[in-house]
Formats: sequence, structure tokens, C-alpha cells
Amino acid sequence: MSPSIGLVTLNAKYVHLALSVRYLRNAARAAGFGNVWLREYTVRTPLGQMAAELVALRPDVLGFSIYIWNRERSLALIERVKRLLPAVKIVIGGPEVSFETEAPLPEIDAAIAGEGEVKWVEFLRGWADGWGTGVPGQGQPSAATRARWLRYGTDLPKLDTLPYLEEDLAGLEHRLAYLETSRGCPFSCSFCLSALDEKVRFFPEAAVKNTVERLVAAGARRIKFLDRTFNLRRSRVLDFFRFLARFDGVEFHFEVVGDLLDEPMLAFLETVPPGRFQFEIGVQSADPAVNARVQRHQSQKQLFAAMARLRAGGRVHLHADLIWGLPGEDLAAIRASFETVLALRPHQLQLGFLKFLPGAPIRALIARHGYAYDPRPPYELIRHEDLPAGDVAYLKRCSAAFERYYNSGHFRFALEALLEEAQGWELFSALAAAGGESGRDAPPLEILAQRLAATGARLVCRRPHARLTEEALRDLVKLDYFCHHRARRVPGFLQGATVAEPAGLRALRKSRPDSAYAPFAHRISWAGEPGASRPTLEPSLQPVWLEFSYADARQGYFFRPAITELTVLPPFPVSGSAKQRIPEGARA
Ligand code: B12
Ligand code: SF4
Repeated sequence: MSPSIGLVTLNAKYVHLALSVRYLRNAARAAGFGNVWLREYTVRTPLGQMAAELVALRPDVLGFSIYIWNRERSLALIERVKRLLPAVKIVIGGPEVSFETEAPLPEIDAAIAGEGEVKWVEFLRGWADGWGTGVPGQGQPSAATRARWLRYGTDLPKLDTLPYLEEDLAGLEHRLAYLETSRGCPFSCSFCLSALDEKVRFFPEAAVKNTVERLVAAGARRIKFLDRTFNLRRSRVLDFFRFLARFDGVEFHFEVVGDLLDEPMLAFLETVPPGRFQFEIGVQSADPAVNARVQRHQSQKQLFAAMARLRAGGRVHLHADLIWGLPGEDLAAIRASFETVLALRPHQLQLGFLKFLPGAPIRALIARHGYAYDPRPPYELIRHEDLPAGDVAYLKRCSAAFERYYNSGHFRFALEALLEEAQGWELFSALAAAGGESGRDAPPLEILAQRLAATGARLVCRRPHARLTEEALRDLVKLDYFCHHRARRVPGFLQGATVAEPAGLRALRKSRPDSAYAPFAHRISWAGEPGASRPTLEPSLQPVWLEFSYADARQGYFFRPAITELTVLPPFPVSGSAKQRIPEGARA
């Protein structure tokens, strides 16, 4: 009977999937092992449930794919399984265990560093042959073999097969379908494990394109390329972009190096359908001297010009990254860097904290810059010589507030107006102080909206020379509330002065269950499509009622309802025309 070989991993959330276990399964099957299966859980799946399921499959060998997000749970699972099945052989691999000098648990039979396809098959063959004894499961690999398995960057596989088999194609519509077109990175940013790669290798283009077609046909709607730098080979990137731009209803995510986006690429990106491409661009610090300390060399001028152009084009979703805690960057410098990048208005700006990943070259800077960091995952900095622990704690609160108000995308119109009057730092640190932003779970949207209206009013609108009035801010928050998620009703604190509901509105509500209605104190006009461009507000003596129709609203950042002003035109009931009619005198 063919041995039962399992590959297991715990994803960060259900929406993610793991490519490692798929490649390793395929490599084992190609080497002639027939009964190879995989199990993906999340870090929240109960230990007992996972262990019971694995044990029921009577594995002879189990390979665990271990990452920063699942280390503790994976090791606990290994202990539990080994207690239930003492004879099972356990192999671990993945970036989180690629730099261990010894196995983290006595229950582990082999640890493999770096890309695992070749070494994993070597383990399975050795196990099947009993390491020369001829009895499966007997014997041991030699010390030299074990030492080689622990050397990162050795025995690299040929990149000739892609991970997905037919059995992987079910259920992709609700998950991020990951894909690689290359492995490795030519750059050497010292906080990143990819700095250890010696060269970049590519998968065959035709196979990648064919996989994209299969994934889309199977229902995948979000495909994320895991290439460290997708736009490395300019000649091939534009061809890929053109190919991918054709898939209607699909979002493609990429990590790109901003200063390598050249004119033909930028020009093409101004023609793609909005939301089709999402770019993640690492800035890390706006100060080149800080980046140089972590071996990150980029042209800030070209980078910022490319980001500004992408943002102005309004078609590519732009996600930028900053890392806080880089060597030599104190609070004032962090603030300056934040303002520079925020001024480019990326759709999202991830504010991460420096991590000292096992194996990452940055660990060599610990003593020189007086770093203290948490020795457990995620190995985050606690302080350094220019950034005391109190500043780090304050930055944590600011980044949590920024995540909830800015990155959530829920308050774009109100924030844009506030950012014209106040500095970003001032605003988000005031929001952090208002909300005690430290808990993991975000408060409900209504509470956030309420805090934004109150904090914004205190900070900006009540200043003697403020152009933004408190009433206009309340309308913008209300507009955000209805534009950026499916809303049903106006929360109490956004109602302002009591407005009587027009007589016909009840009937209208009943006949249009996919719509919401709200009164505004301003007449709202749009430079472009309603909801897409920026709104301009004109105070109105009469309440202005808007209908937000979610029936055909798209998903994602570019989500927006159709917005129509209700005009005072008798008689009710409503016609199907663009302007909705409600009875004369219905307005308060
Ligand atoms: C997708 C991803 C995520 C997803 C999660 C995906 C999931 N499955 O749940 C999200 C976005 C949530 C995420 C978050 C983070 N991530 Co991340 N992420 C990745 C990314 C881009 C892809 C991983 C992947 O699938 N790669 C493709 C596969 C084929 O490669 P691989 O995983 O390395 O697998 C190979 C080998 O490792 C080995 N192998 C793997 N498993 C096994 C098992 C056995 C038995 C064997 C023999 C071999 C083996 O063989 C495989 C094939 O060659 C990598 C970077 C990258 N491009 O790899 C970073 C990476 C894994 N992430 C990293 C980091 C630091 C983070 C964050 C801390 C970043 C942050 N900003 O906070 C967070 C942590 C989140 C948390 N909750 O704690 C680091 C890893 C550090 C570590 N020690 O694990 C990486 C490597 C980025 C980097 N270059 O530094 N991440
Ligand atoms: S941060 Fe990005 S560019 Fe720098 S080494 Fe890592 S993958 Fe490469």
C-alpha cells in the first residue's frame, strides 16, 4: 500500500491559501508517491479538530509549512499529533523555520530550509528506503544530509510546474488565488528575507498565462502575484499587464518597485479598467538616508512621481508601505516621512513596525542602533536609540487609528476635506487620542463616524479661519457613511436638526429595498461621476434628500452606489427617470 503523506499548514485567515503545500504535493506525486494529500486550516481552527482530522488520515509522514503567523499553533499541533501517533515522521519547512540551528521540538524528525521541493522529495525517498536499510521508516539521514537541508538557498528546484491541479480549483471565488511568475529578488533590503536570494528565476510565461485562465474559469475573482518584484523585467511586464487587463470582473494584485515603473507602463496603466490592478509599493521611509541604512536603494524622485501619476490616473488601486522603527528615524523624522507619503494620497498606506525576522540581515544592526525587540513572533521592535518605547506605543495607537479611518476606506470624503485644513499627523493622532485606539477589534462604523465628526469639528471646524464648517463635515461623514458601505438608515448623531421625512418616502423605501435615503444640509455636486470624484457642497436652505442605490454597486475600493437627488415634483408615485419625484411640500 502506498504510504500516506500529508502536507499541513495554518493560514492567517480563510481568504488566504498556501502555495507551498501545493508545490510540495506535486513534487512528491511526480516522484511516484501516490497517496499525497494536503490540509489547510487557519490559525483559529481548534487544535483538537485539526489533530483528530489528521490522525484519521493515518499519515506515515507529515510535512508542516511554518510561517511567522502560525509558528506557535503549528508547533502545538505537532506535539498533539505526535502524542496520538508516535510513529509518524514530522518534517518542517517554511521561512519561519529556515534559520533554526536546531529543531524547535524533539518531536520533529527533519527541518528543511528555503525552497523545499527537492529536499522534501529527497526526505521521502530516503524514508521509503529506510535510509539504506530497505525498511520504510527505519534508519536516519546522515549528518551531512541534514546539514545541507538546513542551508538556505541550496537545491533550488527547476521552476517548470505551476501549483494548481484540478482538485485545487473548487471554492476559489471566496479566496485570494495566489500565483508566482518568478522567485527571488535582486535587492537586499536588510529587514526582508528575500534579501538572501542570490538570483531571480522565472516560471514559463505560457504556463503562467494558462494558469490565470484556468483560475478565472474556475471562479477566482482576486488573483495575487507573490513575485517579490513583479515589474523587474520590463520587456515581459507590459505584455503580462496587457494580457491580464482583459479579464473582466477580476482583480489582480502585484508587488511592484515604484521607481521601475517606466513611461510605457504608466501610460498603459492609465487605460486599464478602474480596480482591475492593485499595486503594493514599498516606500519604507521618505528619507533616502534612512533607507540606505537598511540597504534599500531607490530613486525617491522617480518613485514619488510614479505614485502621483498612478493616483492621478485613478485606475490602479495604490497601496503604499512605510516601516516605522528603521534605524536613525526618530519620531519627528517618522512624522515627516508619513506626511510626504500621505500627500500622495495612496488608497491605502500600511504603517508597519520593523521586525527582526530570524535570518534577516537587519539583525546585524541590533547592537549598533540600540534595538530591543520581542524575541517571539512577530519579532517586532520595542525601541531603539532614537525611538523610546513610549514613542513606539504612541505610534501603535496612531497606526491603529489610521487603519480604521483611512485604510478602511470608509471616510474618504470627510478625511480629504479635513486633510486640507490640518496636517495628517495632527488629525490621526487626535483620532487615536479620541478613541483610545489600542484594542484589536475595530469599534462599529457608527461609533467611528461619530468620533470622526466630533474630533474633526474640534480640531478644524471650530478654528477661527476654518473653511470647513461643522455642518459640512457632518454631511461629508454622512455621505461617506452611505457611499462606502451598504447603509440602511441615518445614524442618530448624523441627523443634525430634525428633518421631517417626505410623505412619499415610506412608499419609495418599500418599493426599492436596495436603496437608502438621507437628508443633507447641502446641495452636493460632483466634478465627475457621483461618488467617484470629490463632492462640492453648497449650503441649502431646504434639506436635500439623496437616494443611494446599491442594486448595481460594485465591490472593492471602487465600490459606490448610484446617487440621485430627489426633486420636489408632483405627483407621487415615482417615475423611472434619473431624478426621483416626491410630492410637493414633502420637504421639511
Ligand atoms: C502571502 C503572504 C502573507 C499572507 C498570509 C498567507 C497565508 N497563507 O496565510 C499575509 C498577507 C496575511 C501575510 C502577512 C504577513 N507576512 Co507574509 N508573506 C506572504 C508571501 C507574500 C507569500 C507566501 C507564499 O505563499 N510564498 C510562495 C511559496 C511557494 O513560498 P514559501 O512559502 O516560501 O514556500 C517554500 C519554502 O518556504 C518551502 N516550504 C514551505 N513550507 C514547507 C513545508 C515543508 C515540509 C518543506 C519541506 C518545505 C516548505 O518550500 C516552499 C516551496 O519552495 C511571503 C513572501 C513570498 N513571496 O514568499 C510573505 C512572508 C511569508 N511574510 C512575511 C511576513 C514578515 C509577514 C508579516 C509579519 C508582515 C507584516 N506586515 O506584518 C505578516 C504576518 C501576519 C500575522 N498575522 O502575523 C515574511 C516571512 C517571515 C516568516 N518568518 O515567516 C515573508 C517571507 C516576506 C518576506 N520576504 O520577508 N503574509
Ligand atoms: S523588501 Fe522587496 S525589494 Fe526589498 S529585498 Fe524584500 S522583496 Fe526585495
